[in-house]
Amino acid sequence: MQRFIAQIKRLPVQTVVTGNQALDLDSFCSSLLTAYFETLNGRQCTPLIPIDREDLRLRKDVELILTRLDINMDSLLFLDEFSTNTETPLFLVDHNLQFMQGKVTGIIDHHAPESDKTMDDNINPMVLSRCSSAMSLVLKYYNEKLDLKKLFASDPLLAPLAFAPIAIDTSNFFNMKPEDITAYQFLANFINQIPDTITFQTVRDARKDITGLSYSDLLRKDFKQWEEIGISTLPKRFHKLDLEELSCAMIDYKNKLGLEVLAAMACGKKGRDFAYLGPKEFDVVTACSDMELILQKEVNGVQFFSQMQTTYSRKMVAPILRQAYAKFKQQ
Ligand SMILES: [Mn+2]
Repeated sequence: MQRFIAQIKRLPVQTVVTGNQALDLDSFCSSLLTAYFETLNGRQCTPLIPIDREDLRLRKDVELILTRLDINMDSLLFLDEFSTNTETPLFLVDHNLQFMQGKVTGIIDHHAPESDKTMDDNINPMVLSRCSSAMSLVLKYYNEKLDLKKLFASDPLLAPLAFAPIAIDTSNFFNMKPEDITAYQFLANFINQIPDTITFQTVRDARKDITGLSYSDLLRKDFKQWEEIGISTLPKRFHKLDLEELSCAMIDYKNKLGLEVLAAMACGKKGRDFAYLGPKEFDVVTACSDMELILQKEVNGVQFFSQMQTTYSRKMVAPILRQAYAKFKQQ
């Protein structure tokens, strides 16, 4: 794996493997391992980190993994260093809606299908299954293609890269679907390869560490866009943030990206928050009634809600908001 990473920038780019734009740990690690396994499987792949190099500092959990595993950041290829074109074969991991130029040739993802287009063409593999971590699906798929046991036993980098996102996405192996359980059982064989410095706690703390980040950094840190709609997931509940500053940052960010709607979400043990900035005529409370929104405050035109449907993360909220907004625009 170290050798594979060292060669990323030296080899010609053929198939590009990319995680989602939010670049959480799942996207980062899953795309890296998929590119490596797929290359071993006979299709030469280049992992492309879908954010600007400068923005890696916003993801302290990813930084932590890189540092603790001695992975040289300079070897990685970032979005501002490479452009795909319409012919570039793309392998989407941890998302299924293409957001950069190219032809989709493979998908391994655990989100709901994000477009009808995802379903056609000769996409191989086409792995779409709802479990907690895309990494669980990566392990499941390549376990059938390669001798993963042997690979993991001989390469100390693989187990921690697979372990960290699954630990985070399952809240420390608590919230597991069948694929996550299988992955967990597989990784249990290699538990002694995972450094003490990479645990659920250390990774979660790094992920929540926002020291030195501005409000606009927070909006950019975990952001996903579907055409005219963007949703940021914030690492802190709204009552712990300065809503005056947050609303100004949201207005700037929405204008900068030319969005029609910018939403922000946050969650904690005791509940969920949702913020909406967009056309006033769009009544988000009624249109997205499943989310059970209760208005708490309006600051500079940004509406801040409590989201009473606390089981709905961005994975669930995004399709609801997109559909409701599409319906609103048709009127
Ligand atoms: Mn994921």
